[in-house]
Amino acid sequence: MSKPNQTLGEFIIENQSDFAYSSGELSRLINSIRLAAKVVNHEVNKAGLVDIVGAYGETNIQGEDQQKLDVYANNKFIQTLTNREIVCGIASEENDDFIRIEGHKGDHQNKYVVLIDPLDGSSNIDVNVSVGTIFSIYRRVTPIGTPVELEDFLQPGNNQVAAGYIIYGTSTMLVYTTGHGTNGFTLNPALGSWYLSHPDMKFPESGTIYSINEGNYVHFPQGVKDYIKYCQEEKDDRPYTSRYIGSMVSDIHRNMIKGGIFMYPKSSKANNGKLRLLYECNPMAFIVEQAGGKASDGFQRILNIKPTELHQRIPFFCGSKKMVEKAEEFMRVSEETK
Ligand code: P6P
Repeated sequence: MSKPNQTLGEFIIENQSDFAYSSGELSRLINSIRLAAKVVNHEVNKAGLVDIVGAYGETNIQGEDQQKLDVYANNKFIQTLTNREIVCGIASEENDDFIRIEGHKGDHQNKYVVLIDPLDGSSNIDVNVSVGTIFSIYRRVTPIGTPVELEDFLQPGNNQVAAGYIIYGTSTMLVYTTGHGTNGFTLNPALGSWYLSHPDMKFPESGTIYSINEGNYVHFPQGVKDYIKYCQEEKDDRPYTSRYIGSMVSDIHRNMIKGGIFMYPKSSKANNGKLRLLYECNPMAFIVEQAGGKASDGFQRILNIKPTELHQRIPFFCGSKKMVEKAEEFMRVSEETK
């Protein structure tokens, strides 16, 4: 249920019943993420300025030691999530191990875990290209009242209770799902409020954009090479348009609005691809599927995969349903004719 220009706060309250089993913690968790996102957005938007000043004395304009933005973003999200007594554990791309949060009474009563890529594509900041934050939320599986364990994080993507991304682009957007569709909110920086700008987002069933780093072409499996040639063939609605920003959140966000497929396959250089299953592919897959798109590793549905390691990588094909299905067909035929 959504109304034009509804604020994120109004939307969360109005859709509180969507959060099964939650007595408001999940709403407060989404609220804490939107607060941290505003703080990170402020820093991301002045990164260039900070960099200029930082080059003189390695301090930023406030005289603080200049921090790398992805470390800054990581600290902000962890601090915000920890202070709100909602989560029992956090796993981040920036931290080798997961973080246990005991709660103010040390009684481990909080029931959610969050997995996060605090600033995906941060190498693009120096060249003023959009970047993103990706988050994934699960209910813990180990008993409440005990310390969170690794198995609370190694859950299949199907178990996610919420997932979302923030894209710091020409405008800053928060796009998220709780399993009842995908909705996009745009930040009005003057007011510090998020407004429902993209209600009930729908991934176009087909499209004419393909996004992949073709510089790796010689290293791709034959099925990927065959699919790229298919995209470039002059036939029907092809050749498709190649668009690759090098920031996954931006590439997938564009394709979700215009139609398209994003691929980061395995290669002879990276046997499982580059992207991480837990805090990049699972949340993006949940968001995309809730908008009617598809996400696989080229053969199986991403959300069905049982993780084995916190930072495991997975090949990733994500986007318009018919385009992903066509790419999977090339992957399957190539495997069968090996
Ligand atoms: P490559 C950014 O570093 C990232 O993790 C994704 O956001 C992006 O899609 C990918 O890596 C780009 O990787 O190897 O094409 O530069």
